[in-house]
This record gives sequence, C-alpha cells and structure tokens, in this order.
Amino acid sequence: MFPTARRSRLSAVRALAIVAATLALAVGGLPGIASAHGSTTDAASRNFGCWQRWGTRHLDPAMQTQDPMCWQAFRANADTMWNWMSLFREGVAGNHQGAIPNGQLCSGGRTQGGRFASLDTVGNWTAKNVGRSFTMRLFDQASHGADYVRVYITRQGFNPTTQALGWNNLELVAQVGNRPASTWQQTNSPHAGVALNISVNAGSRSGRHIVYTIWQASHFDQSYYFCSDVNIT
Ligand SMILES: [Cu+2]
Repeated sequence: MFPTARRSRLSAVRALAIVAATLALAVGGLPGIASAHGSTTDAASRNFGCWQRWGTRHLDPAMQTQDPMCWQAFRANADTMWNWMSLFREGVAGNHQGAIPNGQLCSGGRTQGGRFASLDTVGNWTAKNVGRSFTMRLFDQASHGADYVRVYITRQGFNPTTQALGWNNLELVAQVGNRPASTWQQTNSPHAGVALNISVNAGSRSGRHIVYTIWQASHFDQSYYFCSDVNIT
C-alpha cells in the first residue's frame, strides 16, 4: 500500500507543478498570441513605447524610477503592453467622441474591458523630443490599410503631466484619406507589415504635448486610438 500511496502523492505533486507552471506563464506575462493589428510606433503610443523599452525586462525595478508611467501600466496589467497592437474599438461608426468619454482617450474609452485603462493615467510619460515639423509613423501588421487617419495635438497650455486628456484639448493637425495597404511602405519593424508616415506640423507649440492618432482601418469598422507623448523643441 505504502509505495502506491507514495507514488500517487508524487504524481499529484507533479500535476500541481504543471498547473503552477502554466499559471505562471499565463499570469507572469510572457507575450501571448496576439492578433494582427497595429500602433503608432514613432512617436510611439504609450503602450508600444513601454513594450519597446521594457518588454524584455518588465520586472526590472529600475523602471519604477526611470519610467514610472510604464511601471504603473505593467503593474496594472501587463497585457496592456503585450497587446500593444490591439488598442481598438469596433462598430464606432465614425462617432469617436460619442464612444470615448473625456479622460479615457488614451485607453480607447476603456475598450476591451479596460485592458488599456492605465494608459489614461495622468503623469510624466516618457516623451520623444521632436521638432515643430515631425513625422508620425503608423505600423499596420495586418495590412488593413486606412479609410482615414487623423492626427491631433493638444493645444498650447495643456499640461499632459497634470491634466487628463479631453476632446476639447485637441486640435486636428494632419489627416490622410483612404489609403489601401498596398500604398503603404513594406517594413519588418517591429514585425512584418506595412507602415505609413504622416507629416505633422505642430505650428507654434512647444514643450510637452500629446499627439492623438485615430486610425480607421479599412477591413471593417475597427477604430484605433493612440496617445503618443512628445516634447516639442
Ligand atoms: Cu486588426
């Protein structure tokens, strides 16, 4: 009796270990299988930037002081970063302001059960230094193309480090119309896909701003919303 009982206890322990390992993979945040979509990669959207800077060392405590907004985002939900390409809503029918309340612009109106909610957190997000004329790069890994892309920048005087972003804070500074993916540039970065460069003129703005990009994909009614932090010099 004893050896049998011991053996079954051992196999129970082994089974538990397998369950624990599986849970660790699920919770610990190895990049999951992500669907093919896209993001602004330069100036990077908040979650793409955090993924790019910290994805391979997301438990490094240095992030807490070097990149505190990424730190809070990873702590809130690492899926926010692993799914950097999935910040979209469906069925908005062009009514972006109706679908997304003020204060929730960077999370696409807390889309997908709030998976991206930490991107709305107000604070000192890492910002890219840009000149008054700069290029926004939109990456599309699924060759959706665009019905349109609209690029907004916050008004001068708005302070992204202390104020929640609302629609009234934004001014449209660039847009492109229908652009099939076949007219975008082929790229392998950050994955195989296509990319679109959009020229932006920030006018007389200076200092910290949020660039807000709405990408209306062409394959069906799928709308993407990206906050990219910049420092205009
Ligand atoms: Cu997609």
